[in-house]
Amino acid sequence: MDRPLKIGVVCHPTYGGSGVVASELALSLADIGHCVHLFSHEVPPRLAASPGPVQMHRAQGVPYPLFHSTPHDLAITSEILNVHREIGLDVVHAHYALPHAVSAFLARSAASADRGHRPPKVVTTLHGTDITLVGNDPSYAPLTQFVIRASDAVTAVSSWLAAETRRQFCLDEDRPCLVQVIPNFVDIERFHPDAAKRRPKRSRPRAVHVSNFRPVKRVPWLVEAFAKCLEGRNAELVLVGDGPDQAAARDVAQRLGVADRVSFLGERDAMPELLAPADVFVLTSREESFGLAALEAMACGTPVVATDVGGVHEVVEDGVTGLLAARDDQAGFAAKLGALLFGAIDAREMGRRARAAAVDRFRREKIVALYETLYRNTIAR
Ligand code: GMT
Repeated sequence: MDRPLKIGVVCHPTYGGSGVVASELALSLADIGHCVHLFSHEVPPRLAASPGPVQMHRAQGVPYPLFHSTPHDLAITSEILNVHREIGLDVVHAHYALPHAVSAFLARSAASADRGHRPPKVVTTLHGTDITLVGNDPSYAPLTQFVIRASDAVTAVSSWLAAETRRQFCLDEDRPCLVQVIPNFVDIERFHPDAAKRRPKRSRPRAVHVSNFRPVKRVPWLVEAFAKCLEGRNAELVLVGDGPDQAAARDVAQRLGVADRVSFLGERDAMPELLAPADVFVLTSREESFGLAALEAMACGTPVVATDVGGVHEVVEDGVTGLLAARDDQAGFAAKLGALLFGAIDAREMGRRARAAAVDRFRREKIVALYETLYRNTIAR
């Protein structure tokens, strides 16, 4: 048997997808016997909700009047270094290029000057907006490009994102940099159609959406599409999560007279219990590298209606496990949503196929093994 690895995972502590993937990966790696340390400035919600044996390092740094805001990323770098000096980390796996790949890179550089353990390898996983909205902004782009190149291994959560990374950062031109695709994954036992069992019977079909309500998710646009799909029929839209566009989405619901059919649940941890009873999961992003919440819904047997952007089609197969509409085709999106909500298309059958696809292509064990192999190959180099 291969020796257990000492793995550091660095992530944002939010409800956003990268923090979920990092936490679930850390827990899965610890479950199979690796020694896993997770670094963030708060405990990520998915980690907090689990009893798994991951060692959490909440590195916040000290506020100081000279700092505009407390530089958590520097505190995280120092903490990685402390742990490395104590136990000798094999790998530091940074989720989201900025600032985490920079923290991992700095920790590796500092460790190179030590006499003790061999410096840890840096593995960076790109999630989406770290390349498309944040990382490519001129204020960060040179550093994003540098840390991608300086990482010992780089992964992207979809083929679309890998291609976009190579294109935006010219990785093929002057120096080849391999971006390996390792898709996101789902725990198919926890995210299961049976999570719906104890729900009371409902009188109207339900669509559910989960996100951080950032403008890229277009939640107000979703409420408009939902109102359009009704055409005098009754259904409900359940919105889970919170963020900048919540107030705008409420305003749209009021303005279009559907406020009594749209509920705002705020941030929740009980995802399988919310996803499984829904008839349809909806995602209206302007840009989306993967769509983790859509995959979690599929695992619960809930089909997806989504905009065909970024890597979404790598997760949702149009006409098979869900329906895809062109990015700005709100009428088309509404028609597809209506077809699934009101029975023109058999949502239960599509949901069964969605579950089968999640089990076959995205189950946790299968994808975690890809990360494990990547770590071992990188360490051996
Ligand atoms: O923007 C978000 O939805 C959050 C963001 C994150 O990093 O927390 O999500 C990105 O990473 C997720 C996990 O890999 C992907 O499933 C999302 O598609 C991706 N979001 C976008 O590309 C907009």
